[in-house]
Amino acid sequence: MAVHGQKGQVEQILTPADIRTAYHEDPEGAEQRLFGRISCPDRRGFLQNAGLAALGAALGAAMPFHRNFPAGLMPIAFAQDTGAELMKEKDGLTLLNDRPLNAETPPHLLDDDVTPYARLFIRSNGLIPQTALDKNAEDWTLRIDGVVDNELSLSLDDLKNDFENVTLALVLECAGNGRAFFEPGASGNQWTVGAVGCPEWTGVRLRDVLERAGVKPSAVYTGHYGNDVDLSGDQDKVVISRGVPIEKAMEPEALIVWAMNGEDLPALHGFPLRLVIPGYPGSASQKFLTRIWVRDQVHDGPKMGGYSYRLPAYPVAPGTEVPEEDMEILTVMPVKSIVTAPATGSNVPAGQATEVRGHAWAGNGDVKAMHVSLDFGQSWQEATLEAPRNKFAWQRWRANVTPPEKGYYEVWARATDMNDVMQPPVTPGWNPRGYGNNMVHRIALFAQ
Ligand SMILES: Nc1nc2c(c(=O)[nH]1)N[C@H]1C(S)=C(S)[C@@H](COP(=O)(O)O)O[C@H]1N2
Ligand SMILES: [Mo]
Repeated sequence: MAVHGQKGQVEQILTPADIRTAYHEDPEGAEQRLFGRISCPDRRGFLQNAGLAALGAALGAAMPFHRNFPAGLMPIAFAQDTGAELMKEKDGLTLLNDRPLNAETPPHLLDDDVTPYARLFIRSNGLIPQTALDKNAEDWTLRIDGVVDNELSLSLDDLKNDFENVTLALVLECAGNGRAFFEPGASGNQWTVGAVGCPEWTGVRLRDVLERAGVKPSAVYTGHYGNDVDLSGDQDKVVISRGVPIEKAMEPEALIVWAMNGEDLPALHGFPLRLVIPGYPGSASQKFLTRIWVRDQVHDGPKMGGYSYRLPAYPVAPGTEVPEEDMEILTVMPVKSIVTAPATGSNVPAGQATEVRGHAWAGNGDVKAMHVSLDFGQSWQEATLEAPRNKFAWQRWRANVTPPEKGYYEVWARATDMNDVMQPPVTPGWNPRGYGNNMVHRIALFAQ
């Protein structure tokens, strides 16, 4: 856009991104354009009509106190875009942090078999990239390089046209889901139970793309890159770059996707392209995907090392300082379930059956059994458990519980994976960053 517009001239409606760029490249020109004045403290307050109109259009509102607005300041509404605007497209999510943008879903809003966009948690480590905010995928390319026979550079059309398209419902769960319950606490977003969802994703198998590139026998790991921007604004800093063992990347459910629930990927969830690698920490599912680097060693991108997404190699007492070299990469996510109905705190009839239901999933494949308890774990009754729509989709479970008399009850829900490993009733293996908490989900019921 032209930033040297004539004083007061309104050429077009400016987006916040235009304004940020304009202030960055030519603050005086930008200010003159917006306010009809130059950055000079003694000449403040002269907002001319056309300048006011341009500013109002860009802000989406008039600025009644414009005369007091100091010269040389950029309206904070135009400061680095975190994507927070897009929260209005979400339904009932709990905001944990607005910079970077992180929000989780209350469990009673996760009842759908396929999680709608409005109810999918958001986990950002950096800023939502401008290409995503603008929904601009024109020149998007995905590069496949590293230990491959042929480096590839694929456009979205190449991906869509040259490989078999697949649609799968796949669980995406943040490794830190449940962190809030660790004691002592761990730093990071205090996710409770709602950093999980199971949308339907459309794309191509990562395996098919890697095979087209020809993975060399020396390949052991992938390394994933996206174009999101660090919170500092430093364009060259990689926000997060994780990877998975090559065997995991080759699983048929590991996808490169451009659509969620039949629509282009939303900006918040990785437009125009992302990975979905189910069964592994959500962090493996790189958003805004630009590059997959096939490595002949374990990937060492930002957030692969140190304490990030790592667990102590041996059980430790809560609060233990674990040496860095004793930390191991968290790979397969543990078996887990949630109660999605009724909502916690609901009133239910005493002496009558009430249906409780939810979903169960496990990082190593199908969930084998689901149980609920109404007496604080003393006895457990088996719930019905549906088969997943496809591997790594969550599984619907239902049970009828009958509170014998009026009073306070809790439903505890416990899934068992294919190796007979169950969710624990209390927080499992404490770890410094609070990953992998798969303790049973409890809801309160008041029988009347
Ligand atoms: N480029 C990029 N990819 C990313 C992230 C990120 O910050 N940047 N966050 C990761 C983490 S930690 C999680 S849990 C999932 C969250 O995906 P969602 O925001 O679509 O729910 O995306 C992963 N992919
Ligand atoms: Mo995450």
